[in-house]
Parts: sequence; C-alpha cells; structure tokens
Amino acid sequence: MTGTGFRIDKEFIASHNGVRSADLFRDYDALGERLLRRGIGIGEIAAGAGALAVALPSWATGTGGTRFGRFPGEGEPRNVFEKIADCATIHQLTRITPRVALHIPWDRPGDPRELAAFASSLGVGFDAMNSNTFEDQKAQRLSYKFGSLSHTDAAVRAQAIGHNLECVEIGRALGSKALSIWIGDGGNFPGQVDFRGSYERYIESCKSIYAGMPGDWLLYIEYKLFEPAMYSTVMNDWGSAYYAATAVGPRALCLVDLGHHAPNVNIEMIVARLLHLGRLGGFHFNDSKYGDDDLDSGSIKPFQLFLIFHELVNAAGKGGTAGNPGPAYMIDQSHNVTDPVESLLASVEEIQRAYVQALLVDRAALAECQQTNDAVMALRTLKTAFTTDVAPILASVRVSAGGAADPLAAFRESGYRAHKGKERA
Ligand code: PSV
Ligand code: MN
Repeated sequence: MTGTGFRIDKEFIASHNGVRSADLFRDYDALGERLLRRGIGIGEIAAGAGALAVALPSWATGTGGTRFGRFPGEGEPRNVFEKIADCATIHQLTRITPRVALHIPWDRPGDPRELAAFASSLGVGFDAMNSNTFEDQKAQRLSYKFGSLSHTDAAVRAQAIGHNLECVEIGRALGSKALSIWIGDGGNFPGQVDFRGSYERYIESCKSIYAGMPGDWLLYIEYKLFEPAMYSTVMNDWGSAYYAATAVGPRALCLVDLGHHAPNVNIEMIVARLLHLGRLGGFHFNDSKYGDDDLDSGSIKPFQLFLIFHELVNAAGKGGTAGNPGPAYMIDQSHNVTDPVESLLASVEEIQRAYVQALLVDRAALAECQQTNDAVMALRTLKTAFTTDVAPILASVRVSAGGAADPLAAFRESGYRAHKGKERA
C-alpha cells in the first residue's frame, strides 16, 4: 500500500482555528441574533449545513487542460492513491466531502480492495463510478470514434456495455452504489446520425447495463447538449435523459451537470421538473460563462446555484423529493490555472454557502407572494436569503466537526503543496 506522505495534522488545524475562534464566536452570535429577528434558529440551519455531503471527482485533483494545452503545477497527484490523499485533505479541512467519485480508466485501481482500505484509512469512501467510452484506450479492440453505447455496430455497443459493467464490478469492491454514464456519442454533420435509431440503441444498451447492476445500485444518466459532437448529441438534454431513465427502470435517474446546458438555460426549473417527475439523480457542480467551461462552482453564477438549492429545499419541505432518493451532490470541474485542491476547497464552500442560503428562504412569505402575484416581493424574499452572509455558520460548522475555520487559508499555511512538490517528484 502506498504511504500518504505529508498530512495536515490535527494540532495545526486546532491552532489555525484557535486564532480565529474569538471573532468567529462573535460573528456567529451576531448572525444568530439577526436570524432570530427573522424567526430563524441558527442552530437548526447549522445542523442542516453540517449534514450536507458533496462528492469530489478523482479526475479534478490534477490540472485539467484544454485542447490547446495543459499547464500542470508542482506536486500534483501521480496516481489514484495520491488523488485520494488530496481528496482526504479536502475532507479534513471542509468535513463535508466524505466520498470520491472515481473515473475508470483514468483512475483504475490495481486492486480495488487495497484502494478501499487506503481510502478508509484516510476517512473517505467512494461515490458514483464514472465510466469512459468517449475515448479510446491503448489496446482497446474496437474504436469509439463513431460512438459507443449508441454505435451502429452491435460489437462496439457490447464492448461499451462491458466496460460499464466492469466499472460496476470495481465499484462493488470499493463500496460504491452508483454508476454515472456520460457518452460523447453524436454527430458533427446533419445526416450523419439517425436521431431515433441512435437514441433507441443508447436506451437498449443502458438497459443491459442496468440489468447487470446490483439491485441497490443507481444508474445516473448524464446529458450534455454538445461536445465532443458538435452538431447533435445522442443524450442531449433533460427530456431525453428523463425518458431514457423511465424506459430503463426505476433506479435510473437523471444527472444534471451545470455546464451541460446552453448559456442562460433555466437550470433551476429543470431541477424542479425532474424533482416533480421523481427522476432527479444528482448533480455535477461547476460553473460556466459560455459552454461546458468547468469553472469553479459559484464563481460565475452564484445566484443560479442558490436558486437550484432553493428548488431542492423547497421540494424536500413539501415531500417533493419522494421518488428522488436524495440527490447525489458531486463536483465535476477542470482546473486549468489554479491549484486543483484550492479550487475544490473554494467550490465546496460555495456549494455549502448556496445550500445554507437556500435554507434561509422564508417559504411562507414566498408562497404568499406567489399567491398574490407580488413579483417584486417574491424576488426580494429570495434576495433576502441570498444576500445573507452565512460565512459564520459555515466556519463554525466546520470547526465543530474538526475542520478548518478557513480551509483555503489553512491549506496555504500548511505548506501542503510544497511538501507534495518534494514527495511527488
Ligand atoms: C465531459 O463533459 C465530462 O465532464 C462529463 O461531464 C463527465 O461527467 C466527466 O467528463 C467525466 O467523465
Ligand atoms: Mn459531468
């Protein structure tokens, strides 16, 4: 088993928190007083904040890149063990990222049991398995150049199905309970792909995968409007994902990757629709300005992130998540110019912030505004929650759970990356 190398120790976190604790208590109490005036008990909100869990993507711990280049930083993880170690560090500082979503084959473990033991020794487990039939691997028999699960050739489809089932097998040994499927299948030119035929073949392939999954596993169907196919994508939008999920089976659900929509699409409304239909599986959080930019969560459209959580909290309160087995929150980002661990720390904080702000919405007041068609006050009700500085709640929840008051600052102060620079030559 690989060693972990440098780890941030508990004493370091305690001293980081120690110098901040007096200010933090004051800020928390002041916020508690302000919230009480709005009829909100800060303790209940803090409990909600602490219960949130966000999965980290194994593939985002190293520098991503674009097709124009990649600029890796010092001390990046060289293998899946080092990626898990980085994810565990993020969990150590934030306390709400206890699981890692693994990508096969990028992070294929030699012995899954060894990896599971290693992860567990660092206090993390595994979330959804992510298959990859959008690239060809060395020694792969048949090419995915013209598709995988929807390919016209049954042999290619069988190979892609086999790969997904292999991901399930690895996931079983790791303690995962879900498989996420995202395909790059589609066409670059009008006429290239038979829209109906390819969609049918995709659904049939998903049915075969589903049939091979254990009975307590979930299948997440991820859609994306374009790229790598530039004209048409087989699994292109939430409606296609929704129908496919219903055709495949009750444990097939839709996965909403925020970057997989055209700019300005009303994603929060898609979330509401999928909740309504009982097929919301989960999220790949990230942010974007133009397309599937994979920027850090909350960096471009924090209000959108808040509105998404508002729909989720709203539905939970109304029992509207029945049929949606607690959406899986995962991050899917590509870090090109930042330290990936820093980007993930910042993203986790933004996701938790948006969730906590959503918990603050005065839902009775909002319902009244909606009933009376008071648009101005409806928006103000949402904005009152969205503009509340909930940082003291986030920090105090982290500190109570043994995490860092300021994860980003703690990470930098710890010298983690410099240590890894030496270890990961
Ligand atoms: C490509 O867009 C992508 O980001 C998909 O969202 C997958 O979830 C991810 O890659 C990893 O396979
Ligand atoms: Mn994704």
